[in-house]
Amino acid sequence: ATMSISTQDAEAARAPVAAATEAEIAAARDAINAKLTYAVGKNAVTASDRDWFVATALAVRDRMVDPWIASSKSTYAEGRKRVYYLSLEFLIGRLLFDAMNNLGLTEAFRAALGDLGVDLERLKTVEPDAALGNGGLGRLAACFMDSMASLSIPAYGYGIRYDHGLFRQVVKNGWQQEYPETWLSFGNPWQFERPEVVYDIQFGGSVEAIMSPTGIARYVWHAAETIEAVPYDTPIPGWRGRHVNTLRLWSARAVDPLRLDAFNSGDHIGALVEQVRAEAISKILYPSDESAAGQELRLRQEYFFVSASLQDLIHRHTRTYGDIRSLPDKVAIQLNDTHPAISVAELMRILVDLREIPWEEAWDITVRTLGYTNHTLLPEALETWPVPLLERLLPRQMQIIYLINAIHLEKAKKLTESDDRFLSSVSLIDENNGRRVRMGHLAFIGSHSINGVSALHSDLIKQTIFRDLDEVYPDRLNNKTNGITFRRWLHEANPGLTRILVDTCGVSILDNAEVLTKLEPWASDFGLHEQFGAVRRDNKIALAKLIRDRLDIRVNPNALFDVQIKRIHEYKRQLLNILETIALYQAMRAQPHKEWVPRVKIFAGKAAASYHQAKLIIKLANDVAQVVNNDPTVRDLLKVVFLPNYNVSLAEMIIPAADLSEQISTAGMEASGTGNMKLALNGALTIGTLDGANVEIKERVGDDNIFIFGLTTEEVAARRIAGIDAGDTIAKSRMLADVLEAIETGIFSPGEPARFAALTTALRHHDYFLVTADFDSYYAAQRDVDALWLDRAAWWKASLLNTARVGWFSSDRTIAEYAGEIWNVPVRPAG
Ligand code: B1N
Repeated sequence: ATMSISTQDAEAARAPVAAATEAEIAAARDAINAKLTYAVGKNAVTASDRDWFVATALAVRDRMVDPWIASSKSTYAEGRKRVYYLSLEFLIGRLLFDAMNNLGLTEAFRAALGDLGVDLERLKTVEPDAALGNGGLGRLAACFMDSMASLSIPAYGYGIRYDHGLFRQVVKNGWQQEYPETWLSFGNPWQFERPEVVYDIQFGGSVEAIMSPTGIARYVWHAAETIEAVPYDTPIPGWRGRHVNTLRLWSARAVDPLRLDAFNSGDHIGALVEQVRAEAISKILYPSDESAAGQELRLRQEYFFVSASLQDLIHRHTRTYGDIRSLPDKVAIQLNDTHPAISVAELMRILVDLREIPWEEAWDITVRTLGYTNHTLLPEALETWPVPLLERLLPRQMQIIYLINAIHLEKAKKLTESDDRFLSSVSLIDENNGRRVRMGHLAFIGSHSINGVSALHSDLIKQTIFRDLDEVYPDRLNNKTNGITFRRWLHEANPGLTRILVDTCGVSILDNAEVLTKLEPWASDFGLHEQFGAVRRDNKIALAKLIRDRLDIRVNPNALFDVQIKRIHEYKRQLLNILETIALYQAMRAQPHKEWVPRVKIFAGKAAASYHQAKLIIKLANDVAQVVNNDPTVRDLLKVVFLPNYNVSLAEMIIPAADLSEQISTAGMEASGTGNMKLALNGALTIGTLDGANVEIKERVGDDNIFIFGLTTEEVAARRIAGIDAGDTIAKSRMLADVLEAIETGIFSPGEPARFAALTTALRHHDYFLVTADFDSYYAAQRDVDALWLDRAAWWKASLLNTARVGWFSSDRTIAEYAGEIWNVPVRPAG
């Protein structure tokens, strides 16, 4: 009897949160039919799923246009300050459910499509992911767009409309292969092209000093090359559709589509060379995550979107207010990492050269307008550009950088401690590696606020990369701990859990994430455990089906789903997870009849194409999977799965099905992490190091509800200074030694024992990421996980408390902090 009652509860939990009226359904049906006929040009008989998707998206888009125009009108009418979020990456994913959910249309459209014989869940999978980003940094920008609209902040996202987003990952024989991604090949129903808004973007040439009787009056840049920037706008509706913002992405165009003279003289290819060169700028996203791309095309991309965005926002400002001097009162520009850092020099150029504002005043305007967010300490990610390249591509901006630096160094010299070491450390020019411009320094000096993305990370940038600059410009550094949009990562991705939370805590959780704490008193409630368990089980069955369809691997939904999903990087230590998997496998083989906790180890993530160690880690995960999954001894105990082509949509499938969240980076190296927040919100327990936002997650969920292991940031630093003796560590751990030996003797690479030598040699001799040092403590923490899993009531209590206590990690909270402490704009909370 108990079973059937809880099953009924679970059924109820799967019902939608808000139903639709007949009139709403009829209106949606008519709108979809009209779009199918008059925009797509098909009828119900000939329409493919893609046609239905386009018709549905266009019908949904129509509902945004009036509030979009109204938002813009009231921003003008009330003279409100606008926020401009400049980011080279927006990792958006699919937009249909986002739009329907925020506009309250999901159930009406589901029912309308049902009447038309179309399944909304099937349509969902037809929409390609907009993958205009690499990982956390780009996804953060997308979450921020949702939260800025939901808090009714007048905001624009500015970026590049890449023809090709992040590469498609195919895994062949365990190796990653990259293929071009083609999200636009069937059109994009969300975008509005604005061909009437075009800006010229210039490169190269020379700078002329115009003389007056008293000296140099001004400088004129005679550029050698001009290309055009054309915007495409995507409306971004906030929660409950009250405010709609714009994501404006720039596409590059040649001024002339071809050279007729060349074409007419028979050179058909040469006639197109300039067009190809111009349009290369918005052709493709650089697929590097946390490493500086370093190529000229990347600098051209950065300047291209910065120049277009600044021209656009200054045009809007001066058209509205007349006076450029009021810019800081009406405009806040946030630089998402250093990628748009050339903004500092470009804004100065516009103010000084084009608007003829005196230098000092122009500098004051610039600094008061700009804010800069730093996202990483990794030295390979800190952008620097060779001086000769900047001189050639952006000669006037380079002059301005020199002048900014001269004034800045004068200021620094007035400080007592400013010896040569200090001055060369704060200089915009790095003289040590051939002369290079430090873009992080430029962004710092040109901004009134510099923030890190978690409490730990913000402390660390203050102690390390920005220590000396902080002395020259105190009170600029601050922290804004990252957040995630609960609309996508809870309400849309996990409707079953959302239903339970609404029933338990009330509908206000949809408006205010921190109301989730109302769940706390229910943490030990058996009935709620059953409901949570039923929804998790459904989600795991759906993921198991996906794993079977894509990989032909059968996994048991009753097993513990242990997931590590993120870019593949040595500092994120997927290798540590794989070593533990091997250790567990060997232990299970040694004692197959012990009471083991059945596990499914799930990995997903892309490696940068040129990152050989990361690609070898993918190969190892796949080779371990081959052996483990085909070993009958551990058949019901352990499975290893590497899901290819990790993206936002796949994350939405995996996260609601996760029991355990792997956040195991070397302490001090993950700036924040945001996957950690998504998984905890959906009730996965975290196994993690004291790194990034894990520290704050631990503080909020409580020590009993998280598995912390490993060296601390300070201990990592001390080990590195002392010199890492991995050999000694390995000698002291029997298990670790056995694992390495298994890899090196070819257990997972039969016939090719040296296949993973680059990985094992690094571990034995350098181990910069301290995988060996943390191995034993990680293995022990995993056994604590097993013990808690066997105590079902204790596990579900901890799971509930994770969901209940992570409301603070909503990006609504993060954005409210940016608004209050950096941008000085009011917020109107949703609800
Ligand atoms: O930014 C995320 C953080 O949660 C992650 O911890 C952090 O690793 C990530 C150069 C980056 N930092 N730096 C980058 C991306 C692309 C690129 O070309 C650097 N990504 C992060 C959000 O704060």
